[in-house]
Amino acid sequence: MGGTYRVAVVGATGAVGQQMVACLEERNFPVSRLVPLASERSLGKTVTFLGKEISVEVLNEDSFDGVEIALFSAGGGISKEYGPIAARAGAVVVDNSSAWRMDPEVPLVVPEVNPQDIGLYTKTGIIANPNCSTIQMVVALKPLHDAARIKRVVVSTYQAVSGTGQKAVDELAEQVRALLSCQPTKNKVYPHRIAFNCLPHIDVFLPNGYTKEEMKMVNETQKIMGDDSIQVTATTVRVPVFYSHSEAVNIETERKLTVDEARKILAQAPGVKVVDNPAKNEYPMPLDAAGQDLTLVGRIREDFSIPNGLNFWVVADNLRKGAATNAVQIAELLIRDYLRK
Ligand code: 25A
Ligand code: L14
Repeated sequence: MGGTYRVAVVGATGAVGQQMVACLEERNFPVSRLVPLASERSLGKTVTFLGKEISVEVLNEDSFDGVEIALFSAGGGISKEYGPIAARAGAVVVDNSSAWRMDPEVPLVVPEVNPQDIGLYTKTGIIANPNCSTIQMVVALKPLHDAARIKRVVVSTYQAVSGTGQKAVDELAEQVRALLSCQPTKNKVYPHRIAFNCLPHIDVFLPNGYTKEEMKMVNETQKIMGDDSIQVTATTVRVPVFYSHSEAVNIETERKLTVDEARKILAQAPGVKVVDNPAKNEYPMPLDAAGQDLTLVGRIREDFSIPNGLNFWVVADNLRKGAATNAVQIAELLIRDYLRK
């Protein structure tokens, strides 16, 4: 029997934070005490963990006394400020924001891809959880890269509103309700209506014409795969889906991979489920990916426009594998290999 750990969840009342608490419970993470933290807006709220109601505490400098593992998902600003405070108090931080991901002293980890990088956490006390769209893509890319070396990736995403947080989930639901009852719609979270629409705009626009979300997919993929020679170009699009991101991925490999070979490799890859039977109308869909932890891959087919090209379609639950599950998996490796009691 191993020991148990004091775990804090920062942003515990948010879309990702609630999933983090659920994942700790579902995966039987050895928690001795759970400390749910959020802003004053959540004062009076509780989270339910193992059948017990636990009061949410307001995040402050003393929140991390005695905490051994702190899972953060309250936005980049909070992570920048409180991540180092938590680390100084002796906690290992697993951070879901973009604040620390590209810091060369901070490991950026997807357990199926680069578990060996976790050890770097001793430099800062922080481990970064990648962007949701990047996580599900690299889970599928890694085994193909190991087999045939990926030279170039072209990806377009179809991202759910829950990535933006609970308020975006509420906004899509309210707009749909309003439209179906012939009422005017309001948009506060996104610059345009999202109901029955698509926005080629996720996170902020950068001077180079790409969005920050698109550049995260480029830079984070190279860092996680440990290979800056992989060329990546992305178009990220918000679609009126509540949960699970979808991605159309095109890869060019150094060695030729047949469709059959790729399907076999993916079928054996950790964290992947191949759903690819067009004859029966079976392919990955957000409705099927939501609420479970595997990355679904299908529509695997040859790109006939180049000698060594493949197309496929990747779908995963953005709040689970794209955020909470990946963070808890990192914490599991941490206690198994580095914080063993
Ligand atoms: O883009 P970023 O910066 O990287 O942000 C990423 C995600 O962080 C959250 C938000 O997710 C977003 O998708 N976030 C960032 N800035 C925020 C802000 N100013 C923010 N959330 C609220 N206000 P989310 O909406 O799913 O919430 C994530 C969790 O983070 C907690 N949190 C936010 N600021 C915090 C904080 N915790 C500690 N200190 C802070 N300063 C947040 O708790 C949630 O747990 P909360 O108490 O702020 O929100 C609980 C409920 O209140 C609703 N709500 C949100 N914003 C407002 C609001 N109510 C009133 N007024 C608001 N302005 C939420 O719906 C939530 O259910
Ligand atoms: O983690 O969907 O960098 O609006 C920030 C934007 C997560 C998704 C991150 C969105 C992303 C989020």
